[in-house]
Amino acid sequence: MDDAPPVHPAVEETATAVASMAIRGAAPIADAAAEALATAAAESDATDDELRVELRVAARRLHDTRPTAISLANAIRCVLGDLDPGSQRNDACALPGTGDANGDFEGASATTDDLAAWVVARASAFRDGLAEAQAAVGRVGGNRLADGDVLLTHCHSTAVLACIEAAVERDVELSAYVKETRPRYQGHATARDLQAMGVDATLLVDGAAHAVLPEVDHVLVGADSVAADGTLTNKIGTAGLAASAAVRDVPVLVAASTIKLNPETLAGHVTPIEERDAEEVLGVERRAELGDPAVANPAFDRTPPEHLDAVATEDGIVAPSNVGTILRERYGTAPPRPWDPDDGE
Ligand code: RUB
Repeated sequence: MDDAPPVHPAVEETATAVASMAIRGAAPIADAAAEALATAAAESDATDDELRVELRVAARRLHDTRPTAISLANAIRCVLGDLDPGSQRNDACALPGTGDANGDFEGASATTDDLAAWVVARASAFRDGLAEAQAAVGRVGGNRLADGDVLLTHCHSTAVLACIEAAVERDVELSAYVKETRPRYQGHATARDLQAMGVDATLLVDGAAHAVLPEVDHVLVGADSVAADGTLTNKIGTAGLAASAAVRDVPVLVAASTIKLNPETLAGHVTPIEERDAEEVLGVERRAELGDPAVANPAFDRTPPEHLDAVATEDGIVAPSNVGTILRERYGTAPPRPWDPDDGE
C-alpha cells in the first residue's frame, strides 16, 4: 500500500488515542474504531472503489494500534467485512442489535452513497450491539455475586465494572481489593469507579494479591482476547493472579462479551502479545542511573483455561472449554480481515 490514500483525520485521531492509551480497554477501543470508520465513510467524497481502498487503509491504521485487543479486529470485521462487491460472507456481526444492518448491501451494484451509508449503518448497529452486550455481561456476571462478597480486580475493565454495578443495583453489598496494575496504574481508575458506585475499594500493590486471596470470594478480570481453547489474554499480571487464585481455591470469573473471542485461534493462530515502550516502566534518566538495564514491557499475558472458572458473556455463563463452540457458530472458519490488502482474493 505504498501509494495508499491518507486516512481521514477522525481515523488518525482515534488511532493515535488508542495507541497512546487515551482510549483504552478492549470494548471502548472497539467502539471508537467503529465510530471512526463510520465518520471516514460518511465524510468521504471518493468513488466506490476509491472508498473501499480508503476504508481498507483506515482499517489497517486502526487494526495495528493494539494487536492484542481482538475486539478491535472484530469491530473492523463487523463494520467492513462485506466491503468487496458481491461479498456475502459477513456473519461477524452476531452481537445483539446488529441484525437489522445485515444482508441489505448489494455489493457491486451499490452506489458510493449506498456503500458509505451501509458502513455507517453497520457501525451504528455494531456500537448499539456492543453496549447491549456489555449490559448483558453485567447482568450475567453480576448474578454470581452475593451479599458480603469480597472481590479482587486487576486492571480496569468496563465489563467487570458492569458486573459489579449490576450486583450493586440489586442491593448486593460488595467490597473489593484492587490491584494497582503497574506500569500504567489502571487500578486507580477501577478504585475511582468502585468508590463512585458505593463499593469500598482497597488499593494494593500488585505483589500483595497472593497475600489477600484468603479473604477473597471472587477474582474478576476482563479480557482482551479469549482463544478457542479458553486461554485468556488480558493485562499483564492476570496469569500470575489466576495461578495464585488456583492455589488458594478462589474462583476466577472472566467478564467478556463475545466480541473478545478470537476467531483466528480456531485455525491455530495465537493472540499476539503487545510489547510497549520501556519508558512506561522506567524513565530515561533513572534507567541511565541504574546502568542502562534492558527493560521488558509485555502489556498482556496468557492465562490457561484450567486457571479460569467461567466466562460471563452476553449469552450466559460459558465454561472456558466451550469457547470454541461459540467461535465456530459466530465466525465460521474464514473470518474476514478487511485490514489485509489480500483479504477476499
Ligand atoms: C486493559 C485490559 C482490560 C481488557 C478488558 O488493558 O487488559 O482488562 O481490555 O477491558 P489496557 P474492557 O489498559 O492496556 O487497554 O472490559 O473494558 O473491554
